[in-house]
Amino acid sequence: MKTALVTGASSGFGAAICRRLVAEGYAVVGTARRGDKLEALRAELGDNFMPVVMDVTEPASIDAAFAQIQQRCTSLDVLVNNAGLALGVEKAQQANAANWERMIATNVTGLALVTHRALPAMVAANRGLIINIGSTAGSVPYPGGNVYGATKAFVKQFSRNLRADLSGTRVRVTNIEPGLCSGTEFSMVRLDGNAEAVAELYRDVEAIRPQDIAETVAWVCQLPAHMNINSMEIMPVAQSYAALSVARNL
Ligand code: NDP
Ligand code: 8X3
Repeated sequence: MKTALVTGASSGFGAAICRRLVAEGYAVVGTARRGDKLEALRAELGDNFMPVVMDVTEPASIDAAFAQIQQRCTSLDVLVNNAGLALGVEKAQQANAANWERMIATNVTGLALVTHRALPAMVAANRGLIINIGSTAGSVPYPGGNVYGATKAFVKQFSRNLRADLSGTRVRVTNIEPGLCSGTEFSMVRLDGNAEAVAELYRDVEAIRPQDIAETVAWVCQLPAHMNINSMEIMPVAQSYAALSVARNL
């Protein structure tokens, strides 16, 4: 049976990816900080879902989680580095520095350390697939994107640098870069629980859904072993690019 580790499994994309991979016949380890949410997913998905509490910002928590995972899984076929968050939409000059630190600790350091733990076994087995969840924010700058977008630019370049280091092995790396998505806790977290602002963000827009990202992950997982999708940028049809802004009379 193939095995997958999905971080950020307690809601949103991560939970949808766990559901989808279990349906595909994987044994899935789902991690997050909220153990109660993971237990609820286990009640839904059964024994092929293993909940493990892990805070990606705490190296000791990563170590403890991997010790638990290694008891159950001798090797990992797939790692989905999905845990992440945005905090705030203020311009850089007004932003909260603690929010910046937390985004970097989670989206950059956490993702890198989880990858660091998983990689040696994949290389030793000469197989494996790492799917990182980046964002269009890693490529497309926008006001208020500052550190969040920069963390996702890290994910983009880290994914490509992993490909360079893994050259000569059969370990694959894919960066999935979604745009506007609804049906997750992402915007409630980012906008600090402001339900009105969240409703306004998604007003009259058919956004990408968690199931769409799970579908994409499942597709990448079933590709022939000689194919590597380096990156995929996925937006709702309703979302597109806009012109660069120009400030006049400076
Ligand atoms: P959710 O807020 O629904 O899910 C985020 C997940 O990350 C939760 O399971 C949360 O679990 C987990 N998480 C957050 N901090 C930590 C931590 N310190 N340690 C472990 N787990 C943590 O958001 P999404 O599903 O939307 O987001 C998933 C990923 O997709 C993120 O990386 C996000 O940046 C990215 N993304 C989201 C988009 C969107 O519009 N929704 C678009 C593009 C990318 P818990 O709180 O239980 O720890
Ligand atoms: C989430 C997409 O545009 O809100 O990563 O930054 S966006």
